Amino acid sequence: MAEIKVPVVRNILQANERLASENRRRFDEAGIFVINLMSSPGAGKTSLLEKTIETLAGRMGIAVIEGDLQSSRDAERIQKKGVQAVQINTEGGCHLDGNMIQIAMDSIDLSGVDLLIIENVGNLVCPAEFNLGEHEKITMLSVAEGDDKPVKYPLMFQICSVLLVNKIDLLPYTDCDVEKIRQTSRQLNPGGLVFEISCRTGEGFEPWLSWIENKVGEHRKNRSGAAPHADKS
Ligand SMILES: Nc1nc2c(ncn2[C@@H]2O[C@H](COP(=O)(O)OP(=O)(O)OP(=O)(O)O)[C@@H](O)[C@H]2O)c(=O)[nH]1
Ligand SMILES: [Mg+2]
Repeated sequence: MAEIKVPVVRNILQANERLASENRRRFDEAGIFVINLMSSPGAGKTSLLEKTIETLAGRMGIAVIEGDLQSSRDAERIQKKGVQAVQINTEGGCHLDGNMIQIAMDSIDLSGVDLLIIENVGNLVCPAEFNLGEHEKITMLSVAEGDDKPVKYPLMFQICSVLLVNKIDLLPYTDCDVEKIRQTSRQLNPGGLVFEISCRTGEGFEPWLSWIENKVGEHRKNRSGAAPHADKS
C-alpha cells in the first residue's frame, strides 16, 4: 500500500502546484497582494481580519476568502465590516487548495482590490502543504495553545513570512513563554518576522499593519499596465 500511496500524494500536490501558479499569475496581473492566513481553530484569524479591516479598509481595497468545514459565519463577520467576503465550505476537508481558490475568485469583483486575504481552515498541519498562489503565508499561534507548538508542528512555522503570536492579553493567565516561541521560530525560520498582538485590545498591531501596507504598496507598483489604485485615505 505504501508504494501506491506516496506517488498519489505527490501527484495531488503537483496538480495543486499548477493551479496555485495559475492563481498567482492572475493575482500578479491584477497587482493584488495575497495572504494565506493559517492557524489552529480559534487562534483568532477572523478576529485579526476584523481588526485589520477596521483600520485599513479606508486606505486600500480589501477582499476575503474564508475557508471552513461548515457554515458561513466567518464570511458574515467579514461582510459586516463592509468588504467582499466569499465562504468556501470544505465539507470535511482539512485545508483549502488551489482549485477552491479559483472557484471562489469567480465570485469576487477584483477591480479595486489591493489586498486579498485567504483565511484557511483551522488546522496546524495540512494547510502548510498546499500552496494557493499566495505571495506570503502568515501563521498565527495564540498563547493559550502552548509554547511547544512550533516544535511539534514545525512545517507551519518554517514556511511563514510572519508569525503572529495572538492573545497576549491572556499571558498573565497562561504558562506560555513567548521568548521560547521566538527562539524556536528563529531556529526553524531564521528570516521570519514575529509580531506579538492582541486582537482583543489592539496591542502590537502597528508593525503588522505597516508590514501589510508596505507589501500592498510594492504590489500596486508592479500592477501591469494599469494606473495605481487611488489611496482613499
Ligand atoms: N482574549 C482574547 N481573545 C481573543 C483574541 N483574539 C480572538 N479572541 C477570541 O478567540 C475566539 C476565536 O476567535 P476567532 O477569530 O473566531 O478564531 P479563528 O481562528 O478565526 O477560528 P476558526 O475560524 O474557527 O479557526 C473568539 O471568542 C475571539 O473573541 C485575543 O487577542 N484575546
Ligand atoms: Mg475564523
